[in-house]
Amino acid sequence: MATKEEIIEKAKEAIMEFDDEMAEEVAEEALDAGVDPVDLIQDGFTVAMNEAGNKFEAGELFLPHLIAASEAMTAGINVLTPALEAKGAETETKGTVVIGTIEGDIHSIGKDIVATMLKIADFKVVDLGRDVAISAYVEAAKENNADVVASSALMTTTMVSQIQVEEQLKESGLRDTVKTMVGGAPVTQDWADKIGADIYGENAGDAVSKVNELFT
Ligand code: B12
Repeated sequence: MATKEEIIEKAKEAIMEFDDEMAEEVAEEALDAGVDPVDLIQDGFTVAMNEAGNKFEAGELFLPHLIAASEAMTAGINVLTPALEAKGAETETKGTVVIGTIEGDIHSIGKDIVATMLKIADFKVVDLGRDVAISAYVEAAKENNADVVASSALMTTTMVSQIQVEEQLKESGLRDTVKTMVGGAPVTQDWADKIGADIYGENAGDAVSKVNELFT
């Protein structure tokens, strides 16, 4: 049986070669070999996806490559998701998180990982998807009596809309009863402080531990 290191390497290769089948295969191998799916996602798929992003920026890869790489990553994650969700099943929920990728932004992979990890950690997650209108966060927070409203932004041009989430929650009178959380590659703790968001999550693990802190 392949070692964990070999499996992680294969996961990177699957993304860099845009190979959906290889991504599914390596996800199955990881499950069989008892490799933590979270490690496979973070140390394998995500590392390669960031590498693809760097090559895109350097002009070595083009948009169709990024699409193909993200499809391979999604294929792999789809195999892992049932195993991940089984970990968090059948327990009481600790609280409700409304999450979505901000208006104008269609990057969803990182947001999906955060949503899955929150579910595993026993939170009820209301996933609004991507390119989410600011008013939709507010509506969903109201309807679901949310504890946390979380927005993902992957572009410097869309992260500015996270300010609107703060403002519209204030206008609707909800800001005092919900916590806000922001994340995504260009988002930083400084940005969170600047716009008045309560929590900055660097990655899915960080997001879960910080949300957990609110409920203990
Ligand atoms: C994959 C990808 C795509 C895919 C997205 C597929 C999908 N379904 O998501 C496709 C090909 C569609 C795409 C399209 C575009 N992309 Co793109 N894309 C990427 C890429 C390579 C990787 C993103 C990714 O999935 N990473 C893997 C995940 C796991 O990491 P992550 O998203 O960062 O998420 C982690 C953390 O950030 C955090 N997190 C994420 N969300 C949240 C939310 C909360 C609440 C918290 C707490 C934490 C958190 O936790 C996650 C897990 O650990 C990035 C490069 C990069 N370095 O980010 C460019 C990148 C984001 N894209 C970029 C661009 C420019 C575009 C396009 C405009 C290209 C074009 N010319 O059309 C379009 C955008 C269209 C739009 N309106 O949104 C630029 C953005 C530059 C900028 N302005 O800031 C980047 C940085 C590439 C680059 N270096 O130039 N893209």
